[in-house]
Amino acid sequence: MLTIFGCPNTRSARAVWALEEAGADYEYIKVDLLKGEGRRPPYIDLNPGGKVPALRDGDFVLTESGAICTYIGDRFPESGLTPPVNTQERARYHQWCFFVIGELEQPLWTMAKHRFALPEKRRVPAVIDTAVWEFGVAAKVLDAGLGDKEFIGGDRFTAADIMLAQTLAWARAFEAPLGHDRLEAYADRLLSRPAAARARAREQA
Ligand SMILES: N[C@@H](CCC(=O)N[C@@H](CS)C(=O)NCC(=O)O)C(=O)O
Repeated sequence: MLTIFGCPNTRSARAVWALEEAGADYEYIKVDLLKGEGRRPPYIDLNPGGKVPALRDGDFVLTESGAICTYIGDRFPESGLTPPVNTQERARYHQWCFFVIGELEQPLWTMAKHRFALPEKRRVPAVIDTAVWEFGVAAKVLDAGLGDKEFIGGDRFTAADIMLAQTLAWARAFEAPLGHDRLEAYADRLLSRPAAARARAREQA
């Protein structure tokens, strides 16, 4: 049995969505970040980084949402969530997963840090405007990469779409404009998938 450690309205949404798409049997354990549960035992013993998500599969513990989604796709190959290894499709899949972590979500994280996540004396509200602009730059790259395709990899849904769409949902929650009709439609299309709705319900339960 797989166990996912998560908290509503965080990056664990990506992992839970992937599990739902894969039809996996899994246990969800809430780590209440607002109560500081991420930074103390037992969770800190499992994940020294203190962050969610973390996935446990037997004795194996994995962190990093992109790695977790990829692991789930590989563990449930019939889900089609990850392209076969050693293919250009797989390389392209990785490109967009890394783009999420390295480019698309960074300005959003900057906004979060300087609005509420950092201790008050560390916040520099003046950077938020620049972060909104930076998000727009990354969103433009994504829009060009998506083009008129249904999914980022073409006509096949993968976990890279989960990573991207959850980040676009995050942008919407922060009122950072996606800036492109195609991206709006892409986000709507993906976030309305039944597995995405089940994942939201599971985390909120
Ligand atoms: N790169 C990591 C980031 C994980 C992360 O920052 N998670 C946040 C919630 S979205 C967290 O757990 N923060 C708690 C903390 O920093 O104490 C991933 O993609 O999994």
